[in-house]
Amino acid sequence: MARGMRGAHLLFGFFILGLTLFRDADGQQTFNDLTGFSLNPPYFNLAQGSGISATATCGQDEAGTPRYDLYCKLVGGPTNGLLTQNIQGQFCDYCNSVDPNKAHPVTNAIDGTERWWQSPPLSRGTVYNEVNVTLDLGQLFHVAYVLIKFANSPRPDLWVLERSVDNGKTFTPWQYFAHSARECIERFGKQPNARLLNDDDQLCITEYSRIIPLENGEVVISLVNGRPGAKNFTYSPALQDFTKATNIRLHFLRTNTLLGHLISKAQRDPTVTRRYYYSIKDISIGGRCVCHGHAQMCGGGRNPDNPNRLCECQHNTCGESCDRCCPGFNQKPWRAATVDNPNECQPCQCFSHAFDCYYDPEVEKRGTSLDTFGRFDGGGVCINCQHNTAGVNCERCIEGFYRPYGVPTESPTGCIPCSCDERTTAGCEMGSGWCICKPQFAGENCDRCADGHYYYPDCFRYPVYPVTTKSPAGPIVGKITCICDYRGTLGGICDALGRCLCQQSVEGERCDRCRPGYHSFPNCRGERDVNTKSSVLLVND
Ligand SMILES: [Ca+2]
Repeated sequence: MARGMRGAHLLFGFFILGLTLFRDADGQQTFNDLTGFSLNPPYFNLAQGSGISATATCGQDEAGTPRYDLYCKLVGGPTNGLLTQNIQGQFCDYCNSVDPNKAHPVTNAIDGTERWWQSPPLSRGTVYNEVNVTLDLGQLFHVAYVLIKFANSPRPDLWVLERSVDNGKTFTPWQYFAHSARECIERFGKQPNARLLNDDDQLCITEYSRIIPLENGEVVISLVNGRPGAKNFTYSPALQDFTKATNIRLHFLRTNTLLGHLISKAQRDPTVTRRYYYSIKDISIGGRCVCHGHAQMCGGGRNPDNPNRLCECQHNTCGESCDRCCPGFNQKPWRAATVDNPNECQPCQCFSHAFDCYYDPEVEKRGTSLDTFGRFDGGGVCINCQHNTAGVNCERCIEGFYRPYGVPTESPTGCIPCSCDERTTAGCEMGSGWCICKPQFAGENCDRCADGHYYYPDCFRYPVYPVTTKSPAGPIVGKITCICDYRGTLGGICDALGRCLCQQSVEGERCDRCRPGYHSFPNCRGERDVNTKSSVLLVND
């Protein structure tokens, strides 16, 4: 009982420490003030409600089939213990996964009771030196500390605390534990018990691999405390990254032994090796949701049945980790909140014609996106403008529609159809509704061809051919317009060299006069030939 109280006390101490760790340097009075504009949910024990698994467990085989595993404790047998549990002065017992009193499933490690998880004793095989216990947190969290209380065995001799940020696909070391300084260097390439210089330094610790205490030992791992960014978590992306985890793995490599692992002969003596195994009574993980400073609460308070403890996002942010702007709030790019700035997501100005928008840095550079304050600030582009509207802000009418003067931009019925001839016009002017001629037409009523075009109402464009001309300075590549009288030309008007292609009875550089013997251009009738419009193609050279 006293031990349990001590554990609770330690956890409470860490909780307070955790709060302090995430405070900012300018120490104020309430938790929110301490983090400035950056909101952060409180800590809780992430181990509760996590998934947990072990690669091997005492009392069951690899397939999960129940079996008897005899084990003995390293501490001496009790003088008043049951005779069956006392073998040659050792306190012994067996595991069996079907017997509720002898089962030691890994879920015992996070059940909040005195029951414990136990690995197979090495008498079942020395391969059980290497055992993994993995916690699946279900989503990304910032982890401030890990507290492990061991049960009826010493703490492990050699192991690695590992984390995953990709839901268990890959794991990287978080902290190393070895019995000796030499092993830190030789096994892990780490200086033992080194000073923390960087937020993401991986320590190798020797103090937790001592054999004493023989049972009920504890390991406390702080992933924030003592690191350079600890007092300024919001400003330390390296520490923010270093504390992230979706899964935590205890990768045990070697059990602690009384005589030391150098005596290999003893490793094969079952009366010795049945005393070597791992056991965990309780794992606590202090952490909180990763909400990028955009949430004060981690969901689950509202819905305790929800296994996913989602951020209750503020600042117009959305997503599991408040890691993006909500639909319709992409006027500015998403950013994490800082002490100085909440970096709220800004609404787009779509004049009530669209529900969503996206951020385009090019649009921001051009300064063509209007915000809700009427400034060209940000790069929001409205998606799927309704009510016959278009444009970055759904601010104009689509082609063929116009908004009469005095009608507000927000009006859902503001854009009405133009009354213009669709053959010669491209919509009409906003406000006035005046018809706008297509490029090839001109005139108030778009009833003649524009300059550079001919043959109303088709109004073809005079073709343009690339040519190369010689000049004293050298060849110049340029373009010329072939200017021909379309009434006297054929087909493509010009050839590739820019020469006009005249009808049979027409001549001249521009095909603008009748050949000798013909008259009345452009009809060019001959004396005998009354009306010749031959299709014979002649190139006048
Ligand atoms: Ca327990």
